Amino acid sequence: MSTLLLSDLHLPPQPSALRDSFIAFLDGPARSASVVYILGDLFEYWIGDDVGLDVYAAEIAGLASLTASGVPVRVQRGNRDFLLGPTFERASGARLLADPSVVDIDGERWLLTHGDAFCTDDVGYQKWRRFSRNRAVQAIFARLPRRWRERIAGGVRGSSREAKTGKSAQIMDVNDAAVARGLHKAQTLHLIHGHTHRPAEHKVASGGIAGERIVLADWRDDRREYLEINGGVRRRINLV
Ligand SMILES: [Mn+2]
Repeated sequence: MSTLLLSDLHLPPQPSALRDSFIAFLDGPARSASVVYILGDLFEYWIGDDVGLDVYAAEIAGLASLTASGVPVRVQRGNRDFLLGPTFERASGARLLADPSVVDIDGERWLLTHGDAFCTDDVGYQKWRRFSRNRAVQAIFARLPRRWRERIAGGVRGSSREAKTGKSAQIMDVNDAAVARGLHKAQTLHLIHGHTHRPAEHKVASGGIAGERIVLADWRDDRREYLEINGGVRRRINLV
């Protein structure tokens, strides 16, 4: 039995080949998995369960069918879909997974996270992250009409795009010391994350720790990838 991990699909609200691929994944390879982990940014944006369940009805139905067949699905919130909530859980049968979390995969303890919390060099982003994760801020946002929420989310995406053009690649990557701290705190040497859109396998050597860091691939037209771990053997599988 295999463990499947994926992240950063950024499924758009409009019809798209990416969305078709995800449905095909849920109906195909995921069916024989022992568990599926989605490490954030499954959706391009999620402005609340009320709207999300409507916009992404096909994906919710696909997840519900998979989980009803007995395959557990665990979903972490990314920086695009951090408003995923309990109504999403009920409708999809997927369970939200705290970020970060340590899980056992084939007898090894893996730290799973979206990854944005480790990008500590990006001070501006971390400020936004703290603000947007504030419960009071989220409660106010949730009460706004759909139109307003969509407009605000569009504005946030726009200013994020603008900010990124002025930031170096290094600032937007994970900070090695933050990774080392995270591994130390979790008491493990194995980390899987997404978010940076830089799929790779890194050795982690910081603060006296020798570990490994696997970065999952984001989805695009020519690359729709998931990571399979089976008997400790890792394979990246491209659905395209
Ligand atoms: Mn992200």
